Amino acid sequence: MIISDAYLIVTSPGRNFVTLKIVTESGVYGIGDATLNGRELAVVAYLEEHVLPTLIGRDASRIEDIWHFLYRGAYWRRGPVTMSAIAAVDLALWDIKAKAAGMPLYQLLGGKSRERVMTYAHCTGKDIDACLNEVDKHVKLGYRAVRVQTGVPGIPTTYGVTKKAGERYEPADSELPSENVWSTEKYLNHVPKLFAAVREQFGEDLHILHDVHHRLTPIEAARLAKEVEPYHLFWLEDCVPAENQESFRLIRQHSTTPLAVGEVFNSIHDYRELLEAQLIDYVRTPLSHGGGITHVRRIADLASLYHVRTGFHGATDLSPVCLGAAIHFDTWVPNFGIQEHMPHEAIVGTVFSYDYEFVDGHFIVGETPGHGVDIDEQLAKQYPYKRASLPVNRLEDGTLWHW
Ligand code: KDG
Ligand code: MG
Repeated sequence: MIISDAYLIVTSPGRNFVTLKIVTESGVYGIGDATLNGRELAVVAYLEEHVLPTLIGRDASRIEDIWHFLYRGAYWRRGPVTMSAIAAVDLALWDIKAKAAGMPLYQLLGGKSRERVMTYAHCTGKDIDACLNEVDKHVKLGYRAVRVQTGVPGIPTTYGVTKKAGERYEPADSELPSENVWSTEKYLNHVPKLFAAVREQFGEDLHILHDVHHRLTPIEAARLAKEVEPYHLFWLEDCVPAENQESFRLIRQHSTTPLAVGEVFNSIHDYRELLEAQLIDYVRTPLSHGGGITHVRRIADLASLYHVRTGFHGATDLSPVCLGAAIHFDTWVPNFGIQEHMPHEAIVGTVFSYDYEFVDGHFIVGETPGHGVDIDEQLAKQYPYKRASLPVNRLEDGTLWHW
């Protein structure tokens, strides 16, 4: 299984995706996701200039050795660009190994721990009523878990909220960063009403999730987590920026609301203090940003010591390759919690093919050898890369804030 070729496919069917294809002399190939939203070409350059030439001639079956060659061997460790690049290689190599074994990936990981993978849907609205309509639609589609976000009265636009039902909320079509306005005071006064309304209309069984996008200070997050306890959230996500892991102690001291963290983490070291001090409940690093299966399974194992479960990031900037591999991982990992599911636009499903199914709010893993996702390279060429930026957030006085 000697690697004979490795190249990138950069395509933009509605939004940018970077896909790595590794080919072996025997003809078996693997596919990995190298997409880093808004910084796509940094990973392309990292891979093309520094990684792919070193793969040619290596034995594709030596996944662990190649991982350490890329991680330790680079000297410069961690960081989103490095770990996304390593992840792409790792996912492609696991795909090759599973194909060569004639097994779906979950079998190589250790087999099924469950029959299906619970997902959560995004329900957003400009106000509470619009959001409740979206929840209603998603409950009727079979979802057991919904992430609810609304506009905030007095703030013109908020990231994470669509203006109209069915619209994309992320400005993947905005070449330069757009600007939103943020007011923590207005948000904190508004958001508990949203959870109250969802509980009142849909009862206790529906799982409610909410993403704060790092916008609060620790004491503000503690106030929110404490105040929303009666609504029994499944999780409160990214309530503070997590660079200062100690800040979670303050939130924890005040509340039993479960906390999810990690979509911007890329290493087990980012989690160590949070896990050891039992300050969080869900880890969110997706396979494609956290060094692939080889590294993220170590994060999941460490998390399991502290009863912490997985809840992988699965917004539309994670390509079907990442999602497909995640569904295998979710099917296997003993401490699975939930999988984010934000469906890609239909056009994405013409460029990528996949064998997982979506039934009643759950994913069912496919049985094709490998991770089950492939890319139509010819069609991909019809959608050239377009620069797209994530937005920024400013306080009402103009201060640049977290989004
Ligand atoms: O690339 C950034 C988005 O994927 C992110 O902002 C979406 O926070 C997000 C989520 O929880 O899906
Ligand atoms: Mg998030």
